[in-house]
Amino acid sequence: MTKNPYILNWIDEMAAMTQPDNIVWIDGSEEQAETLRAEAVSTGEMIQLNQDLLPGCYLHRTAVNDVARVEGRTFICTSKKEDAGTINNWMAPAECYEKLSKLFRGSMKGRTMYVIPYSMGQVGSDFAKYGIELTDSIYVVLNMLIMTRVGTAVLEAMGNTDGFIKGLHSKAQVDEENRYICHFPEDNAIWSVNSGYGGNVLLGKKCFALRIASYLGKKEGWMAEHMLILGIESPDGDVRYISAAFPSACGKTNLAMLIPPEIYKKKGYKVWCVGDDIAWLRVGKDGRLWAVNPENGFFGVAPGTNEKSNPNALYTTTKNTIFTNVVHNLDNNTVWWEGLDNNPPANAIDWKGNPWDYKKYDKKDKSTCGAHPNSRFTAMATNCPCISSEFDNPAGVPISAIVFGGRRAKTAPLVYQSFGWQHGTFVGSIMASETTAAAAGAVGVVRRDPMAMRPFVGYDMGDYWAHWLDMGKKIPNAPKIFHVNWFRTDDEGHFIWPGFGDNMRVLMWILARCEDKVEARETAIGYVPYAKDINIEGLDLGMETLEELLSVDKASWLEDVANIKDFYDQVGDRVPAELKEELKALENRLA
Ligand code: OXD
Ligand code: MN
Repeated sequence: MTKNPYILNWIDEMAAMTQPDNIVWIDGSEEQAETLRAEAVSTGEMIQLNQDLLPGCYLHRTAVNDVARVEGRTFICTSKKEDAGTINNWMAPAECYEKLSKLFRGSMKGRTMYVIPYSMGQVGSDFAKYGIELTDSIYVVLNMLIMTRVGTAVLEAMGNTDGFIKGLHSKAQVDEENRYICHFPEDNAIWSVNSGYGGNVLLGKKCFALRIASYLGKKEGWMAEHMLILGIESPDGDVRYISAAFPSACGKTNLAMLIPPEIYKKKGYKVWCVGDDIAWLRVGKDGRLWAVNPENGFFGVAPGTNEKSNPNALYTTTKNTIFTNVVHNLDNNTVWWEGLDNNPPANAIDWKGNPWDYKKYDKKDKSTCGAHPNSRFTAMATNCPCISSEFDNPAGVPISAIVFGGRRAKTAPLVYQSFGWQHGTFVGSIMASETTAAAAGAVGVVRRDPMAMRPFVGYDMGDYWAHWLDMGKKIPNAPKIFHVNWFRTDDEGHFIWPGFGDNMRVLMWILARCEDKVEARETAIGYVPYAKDINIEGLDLGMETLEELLSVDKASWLEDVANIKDFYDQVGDRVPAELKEELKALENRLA
């Protein structure tokens, strides 16, 4: 399919190491994909679902030990340890190549190596970056065909250069003791072994579009961020774009596809989804910040997705979708997950492949779930009813507001605006959230997750913040930066804010601020809305409760300041002086 010597030599080298029985190039055609689906069904790797109810849909189960990203086994391999920083795991490149070569040696014996040429971003556009993933997993091929732009056009766009990201993946024995997800930013390479879980093996996503891309962005003057992108269209047809960063499994997909509440819908407002997970951002000729979603599909969390939380996502998954680790309903050969509806199937197989009795399901005991809490759907962006007409626009969309957010039961108010880009960068750097199921480890513990990028920055965190500050100086017409928290709870632990589509009420305040249409109250942490300026018409929520949601509790913020200082110490000596000054200034304002 190509004569590019860099590609051919590299594949020869990788094949000599992994020793596949044969090599198949993925051309992006539907015929080839169909052949691979049939093969995966014949080996049991995928189950074909009811083609009348769910045309083109399949179910896959990962190994029980392999259900989430593994941050402890994810490495950034720069020649100097300092360049990977203190938050990332580091291994010297030579040591890592040697260690992993042993795991890759002969790992594809008796298997096929698939060569997947793919593009992140529209092929041929200024934003696009190319990669090749070599893998021994058909599941990976079929997911990459949904999540990225794959095939011969990509090879043509690469031409005869070595400007592509070299990704090597083998599920090997799916041995968790020898699972490694390693990045070599100085070599444009990614090696992933002993996993079959999406976040570890769909190398275009977290590995390339965030870790390697953030490194390239720093070098080349752009940004790769863990952000959704959405557009809000006003009744006159004008669309304003917002990008937002939330930690994994905090509702990015739901916000990206939100359905406007009745009060806005009846006036003619619409919301369009450009992306749900990753944004690449560049300064445009007009001095604004422009964003593209480099992906081509959604790898969304299934549990909790339902008619109320995200009808658009639900619709998106009704055709040509790969479900991973959800419940298999044997009565009609469809799928189910916790939070889909109140009708769990009586005759069902759980995510581990065992018969599942919904009557034994106990909400508080995750081990009784039918679907894994991090079970997923992989679906084409173009399936989505609210996909933006700009989704494919090679120039991207201009961003009016950047929104950071976390899952905080107390401290952070419903929304506040930073004082400017530098303070906004500080607000991003102190983001925190209670942990969820998207990564392995304890659930419910508060952890700092700057810009929602803690597991995804391909270099030192302090340098990454410095890059944010630098970018601010290069954007004459920079977006305003905000922070939201949908997850404040009352004394009984219930969420106070209704969330979901009603989050648009907060986005409308954000856009009004961007257009200087509304005043705000200056507080120690930033500009907070006057309660009267958040539209709560039609909500079962009083002014007093809204005031409570917007309150800034100085004592808990002072506690947070102490925690932030510890975190900055942990990040180390590359924390920019400007951010330390911002922290000091916050402390002074609170005192
Ligand atoms: C994801 C994640 O899968 O952030 O998007 O873990
Ligand atoms: Mn994500």
